[in-house]
Amino acid sequence: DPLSAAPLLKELERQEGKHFLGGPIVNGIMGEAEEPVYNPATGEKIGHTANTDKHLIEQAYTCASEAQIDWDRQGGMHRADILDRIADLYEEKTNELTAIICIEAGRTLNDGISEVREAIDFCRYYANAARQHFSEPTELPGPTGEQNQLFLGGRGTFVCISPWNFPLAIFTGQVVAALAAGNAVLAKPAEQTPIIAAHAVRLMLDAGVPPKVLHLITGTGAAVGQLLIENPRLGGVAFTGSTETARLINQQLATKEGPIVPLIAETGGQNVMVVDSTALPEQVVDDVIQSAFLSAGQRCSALRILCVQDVIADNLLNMLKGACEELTLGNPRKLDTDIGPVIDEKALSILEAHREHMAKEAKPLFAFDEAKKPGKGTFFGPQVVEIEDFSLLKREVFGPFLHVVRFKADELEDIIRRINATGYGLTFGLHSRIEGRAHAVFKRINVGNCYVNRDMVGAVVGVNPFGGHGLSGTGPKAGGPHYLFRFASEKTKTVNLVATGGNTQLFTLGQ
Ligand code: UN1
Repeated sequence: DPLSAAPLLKELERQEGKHFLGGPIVNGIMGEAEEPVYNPATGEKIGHTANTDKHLIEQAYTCASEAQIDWDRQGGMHRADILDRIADLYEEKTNELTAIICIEAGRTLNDGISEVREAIDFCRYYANAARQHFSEPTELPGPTGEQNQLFLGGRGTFVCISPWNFPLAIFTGQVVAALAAGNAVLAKPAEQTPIIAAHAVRLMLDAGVPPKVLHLITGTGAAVGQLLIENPRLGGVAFTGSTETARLINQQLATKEGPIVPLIAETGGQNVMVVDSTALPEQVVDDVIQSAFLSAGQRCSALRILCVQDVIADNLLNMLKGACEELTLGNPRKLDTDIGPVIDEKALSILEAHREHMAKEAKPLFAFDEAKKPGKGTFFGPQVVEIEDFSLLKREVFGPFLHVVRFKADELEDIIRRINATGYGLTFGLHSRIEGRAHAVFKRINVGNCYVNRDMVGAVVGVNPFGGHGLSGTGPKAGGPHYLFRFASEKTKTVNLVATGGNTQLFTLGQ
């Protein structure tokens, strides 16, 4: 609604005039920034960031490992209150954060607002989890005369490596989870989106996270990432990004000095939606558009392969084509834009190469009219092609590119088998009004998030905890009840009470 969007548009104008600095921030101090950061919708330079050097990363590790001990001791209640304050500050700054997400990451205003909301949800959800599990020990059973308790605490210094496609929500989710569990954090945002990360870190420090506990490490992925991961003081890694990078991190973890540490990875997908002949076509079209093209298809949850039962395919694909023709590609700052730019030149050239490849191998169903493409910026118009078989797709295609496969009624089993055989297991959608089919398919499909008769993006914290299996990641699911435990160390205390005459006080005081 343009009227209620007025304050946001005003804020956007204010932010557009600024020159931003994107970090590093070590021990609360902003470092020198000389690498340019661009707006993907216009190609304009909007600020600077830096490649954090080895010396500064060492300094961050030193501060973090010292300060983590107190942070952990202060307990889950204290940390939860700080997380709630972060949420309050994000809420107050929703317009500013949305504007920066739009300018730096090319996300539409709608995407930006939802993303700020999701970041707030992560803070509140993990705050509650910290109160529940990280304040009082869990009493465990045991023989008479013995007290057994389980304590949860931090593991040390966590490195959080986050992507550019949810530059605030995923960045915040990882960082606050690691903090809530009692860890210090070295946070490394994607090289394309350091500015929103710097804003987030400043708000976290304002909310009361000690500056020695949280550091922002910026720079180009591989080099800076390697310095972070090879450090012997590393306590664990949370990573969201490509499957290839997750493998690389695993390799580095295997040979590094120091303790053996966990990797929590959320990676790519080859996500499929299956539509049978009983589905409601209007709803399917709406859900396909949302799932494949929202956020310019730059979500790991996004729909890549649509499997349609042959008897309804012509009709459904016609309707889908009509809906695609209505899509507006343009500057994400405009309220009527559906699809913004892809993140950078590299992403654009990968998509263009894929389009060329598909021109040879597939049947075109819809191709965006190139004449309607904005002149500047890294824009890629939505595409729909029909392919014979999904073996044609070797890897995840990260953008507004939908592949359609037709299947016959008796091939459903085989489709499910082939989806499982991709090795990915992130999101899956089923459109069917046959009761019982959803349950049968759900039992066989090996994915983290299965959606029935709806779109398959936009997982809500605490409602659809997000994350998958196999090539799609390690779990546990972000925004789910088990996530924080993976960031924690566990310690049990067993006391023979007979030796102290049953005086547990003596022991609980010294915790
Ligand atoms: C990602 O794109 O990296 O459900 C994950 C969704 C989002 C996906 C985030 N939670 O669409």
